[in-house]
Order: sequence, then structure tokens, then C-alpha cells
Amino acid sequence: MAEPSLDDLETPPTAVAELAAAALAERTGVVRHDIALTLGSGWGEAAERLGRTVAVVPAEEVPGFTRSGVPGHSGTLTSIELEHGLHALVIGARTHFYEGRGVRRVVHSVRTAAVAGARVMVLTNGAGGIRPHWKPGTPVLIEDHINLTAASPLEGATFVDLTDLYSRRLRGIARQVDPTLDEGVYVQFRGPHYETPAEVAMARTIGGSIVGMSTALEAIAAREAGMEVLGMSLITNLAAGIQSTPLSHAEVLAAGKEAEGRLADLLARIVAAVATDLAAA
Ligand code: 8IG
Repeated sequence: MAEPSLDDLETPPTAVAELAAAALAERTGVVRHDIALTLGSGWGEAAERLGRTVAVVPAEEVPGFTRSGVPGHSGTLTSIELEHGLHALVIGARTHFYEGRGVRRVVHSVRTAAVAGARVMVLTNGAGGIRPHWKPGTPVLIEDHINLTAASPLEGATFVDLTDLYSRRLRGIARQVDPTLDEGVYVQFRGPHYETPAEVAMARTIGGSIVGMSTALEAIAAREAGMEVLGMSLITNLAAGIQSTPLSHAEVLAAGKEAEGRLADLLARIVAAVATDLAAA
């Protein structure tokens, strides 16, 4: 029998996730990862602050994964030992929907994390802010999303409830760590172009406050897999039309770099609090 592939639509994507989780267990020597984190633009430094790095695995050596084509993404999967004997899997290799490689590739890391044992999926990203008082460098908790990709990671007649998708319980833990954390509704556009000012106005009118190109599809897959989701955006720029100057990827990277140390510290403290909570459960 041929190796299961994400390109073979007759094979369920979880078959490839099982291969990937087995490869990770073998390469890291860690049989179960309890928490998984996807680190988006601006969040990369967080990995080393979470705990002791056990192993760093190049993404392309794990079934179904490929090197990230986006600057600011590390292209590795890192296993980290936390307190309480728990382990975190840090995913520095995100496939975006705009890469056009299919939604199975987009959510493969989430499905792999679930098979690897993760009960909590932390999804982070760099994004545009619609609220003018969110200056570049502001971290915001995602309280809900609006998926404007017209795609879903779910296959067939899989009806999954998305009430409380971004766990109120985990948001509460995050706000205990930092009571100043604001919350917003994340709107996923396909990208890779940024929005027009009219599209940002639409996003605001329909209830959005953050615009980005990731996370929503991943969160849906995490819910399907039974994980609890914590979502956080780093506002790296005000969305088009909210700020008067045009958007540039360089500006986005610069805001991310500037905020990175602070964010890494915040995320490490939140993960420690979540781990303590999981260990007690
Ligand atoms: I970083 O303004 C970052 N990612 N869609 N819009 C969208 N994605 C983004 C933005 C933005 N900034």
C-alpha cells in the first residue's frame, strides 16, 4: 500500500496526521505533547521562553509538512518540556490558505497536534487592527471569528458546533495573567493582498475588529479534533483605511520584531498558567 498522502482525497487527512505524530514522537522522544502552539508573525521568540527545548525538527522531515514560504516563520517543529512534566509542541511552520495548496495543508499541523495528544491549541498571528486605539505592537485575544475564505477544513457532511470556539475558560486564564488584554473578532480574508479600505469598512460593519490571513480555518480543525483553542493576534498595523499610510510587509515585520520580547514573555506566562491548569485537571 502507498504511503498516505494529503493529495489523495480517498485517504482521510487524519491518516497523514497519524504518520506525522508518530514521526514527531520518534524524532523528539516525547510520546505525548499536551499543548500545541502555532507561532505567527511577531511571536517567534516565544518558543525558547516556554521551557527546556527537547528537540527541533525541520518541518520538511515530518510527513505532510513543508518548509514555510513566508519570511518570519521558522520552518521547524520544536518540542519543549514545560513545568509539571508536560510538553509543548511549537509549530513554526504554518501553511497559509493563500498559498493555494489546499485547506488540508493549512490545518495539517493542527490535526497532527491533536493526534500527538494536545488538548489545547494556541493559535497566534500577526494581523491588522480595526480599532484605532490598538497601536502596532498590541496583543489582542481572539474572542470569535468570521471566516471569509469561503472554505472549510471539514470534509463531507461534518457538522461541527463553533459556539465558544475560542475558549472562554482559556481567555479567562490569559486575562488573569494580563488583565489589560483586550479582545476582538478576527476576520480571516484569503489574502495575500491586504484589504481595500472598503473591505476593512465591511469587516467592521459585520462585527470584525481584527483582519488577517490565518487562524480561522485552523481553529475550526482544532475544534473538530476536540481541542480547546486559545487565539491571540499581534496587531502589527492598523488595517487599510484605518491608518492613512499604505501597508508594507516590512512595516509588519518591524512592528513584530519590536514587540517580540514582550510578547514572548506574555505568551510564556500564559502557557505556564494553562499548563498548571491542565496538570491539575
Ligand atoms: I501582519 O492588515 C498582517 N496580516 N488581512 N490584513 C490582513 N492580514 C494581515 C494584516 C492586515 N496585517
